[in-house]
Amino acid sequence: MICLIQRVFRGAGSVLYKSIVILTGAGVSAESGMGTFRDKDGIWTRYDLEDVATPEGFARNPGLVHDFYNARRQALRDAEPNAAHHALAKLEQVVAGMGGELLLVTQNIDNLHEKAGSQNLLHMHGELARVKCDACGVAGAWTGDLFSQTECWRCGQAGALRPDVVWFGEMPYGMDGIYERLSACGLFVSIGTSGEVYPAAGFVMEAGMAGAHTIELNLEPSANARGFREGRYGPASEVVARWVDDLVAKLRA
Ligand code: BV8
Repeated sequence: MICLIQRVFRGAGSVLYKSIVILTGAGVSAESGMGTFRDKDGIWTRYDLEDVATPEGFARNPGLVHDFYNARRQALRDAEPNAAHHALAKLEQVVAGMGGELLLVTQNIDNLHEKAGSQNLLHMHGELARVKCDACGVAGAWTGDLFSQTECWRCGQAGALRPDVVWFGEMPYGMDGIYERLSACGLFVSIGTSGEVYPAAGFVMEAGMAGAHTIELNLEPSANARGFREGRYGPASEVVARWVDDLVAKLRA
């Protein structure tokens, strides 16, 4: 979603946004080949999320979880950002050029927003290309495969390294900052998410209560589509690019 903080200030012909927050889900990376979770051929039709995206699943069968994330980390190497990622990076530039600030919060663990040039970025569900050690707490970049016997580079313990992603039942990253920004929202836009996973799916309500105008950009109406005042539907590479062009034209009017 995009939160345009407060109202729009009309200066001499220019428009200044105090600040914008964007949230994206797996749908924004679908056309880059990263796969979504709950579509008809989605990731959760091939894996049980209890087995591969919970701490309990990792404790039960770490090898299965490592295979699951190793395959996705390998797929990431060949994935390229699509027009939606590039449009959102462009919007960040335009808003910054007007003295505004844009924070991009993503549920995705891929690095396609970074590859497209987005800079002010928060991975609330963690990152595929990072691992952390359950023994000593160190975390860092990791682009290769990970195995149960891989030793931690700091404490040397084998079997303690895990993907630095937020599993079900774990606290997402950056929540305080996100709620703070939502509470001052002017405009809220949700992009490429089914609205099935909380707390992200509850953000539209937070923003609406703050008086924000709310828009959904998605392939089809999501589970919480009724919570939005406006919706534009179709592939993100078209719908997001067109919506950003319309918004930038308004900003520059
Ligand atoms: C937590 C790991 C405590 C990394 C993931 C109420 C309040 C709080 C929590 C809960 C609650 N009710 C239930 C819960 C618990 C749980 C939850 O939500 N369960 C669900 C199943 C009911 N939530 C948690 O456990 C979270 N932690 O709650 O901590 C807390 C409490 C309060 C406040 C703070 C903390 C942790 C959730 C994170 C779990 N980890 N992933 C990984 O392996 O990736 S979730 C997983 O789902 C991914 O992160 C993914 O990003 C996320 C959301 O899915 P989507 O991105 O929406 O993807 P999906 O496939 O579902 O939808 C794709 C959409 O794109 C579709 O709408 C489709 O139409 C559209 N689309 C497809 N193609 C295109 C397109 N759109 C445009 N263009 C296209 N081409």
